[in-house]
Amino acid sequence: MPVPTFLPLTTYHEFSPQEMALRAKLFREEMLRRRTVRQFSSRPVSREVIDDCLWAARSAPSGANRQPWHFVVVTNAELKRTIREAAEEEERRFYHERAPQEWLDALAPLGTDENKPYLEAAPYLIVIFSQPYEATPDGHKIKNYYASESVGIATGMLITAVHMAGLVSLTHTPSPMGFLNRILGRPIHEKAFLILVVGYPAEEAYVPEISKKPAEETVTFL
Ligand code: IYR
Repeated sequence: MPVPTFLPLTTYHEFSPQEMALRAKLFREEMLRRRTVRQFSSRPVSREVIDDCLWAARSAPSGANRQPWHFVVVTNAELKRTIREAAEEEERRFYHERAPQEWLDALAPLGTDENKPYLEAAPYLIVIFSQPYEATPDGHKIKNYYASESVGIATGMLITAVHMAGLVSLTHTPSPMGFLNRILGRPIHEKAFLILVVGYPAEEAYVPEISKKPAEETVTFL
């Protein structure tokens, strides 16, 4: 069993109470400006920015520090078209056959349908895979812990990093997503978690008029 080694915590930085309050307030305002966007510009975005956002995502905490994720960054136009076609095929079935009326009713305020032009228009599709298991070099399977929680946290940090960089994103979850393993050549023990569509918003971008639940409903202090 490996023996733990420890280092002093040198990266922590304490702020004065006033500065802490201000930083929390500013960050709150910043995050309240974030909107999920469905109309993307094809304007290019530097690869360096995406790399830095991925650094932020990869810094996420994870179960037993296993980092059970893999990010496939798709920029190739042909691959994007292939992903769009496969996603739209699944979505057609979802919207017209599989989705129960109750689910369609829940989605109605978002105005979504089976057409996903953003999968071709946006400069980046970041396809996030979770690894409930990992393959060792000698071909054994080892279990990861809290894979979905870990990947969810990393994805949240990626969405935040993209927003803080001044770009927009869309969390897209065509269902089922098995086609992504095939198209992107990922092993079967990886599970597509979601596609994060990233870029500049289209000039005519619009967003649904929706709001967040009040704190009284979603937060309890005891
Ligand atoms: N995957 C479909 C449907 C969809 C489902 C949920 I839950 C959403 O919040 C939004 C859409 C689609 O992308 O259209």
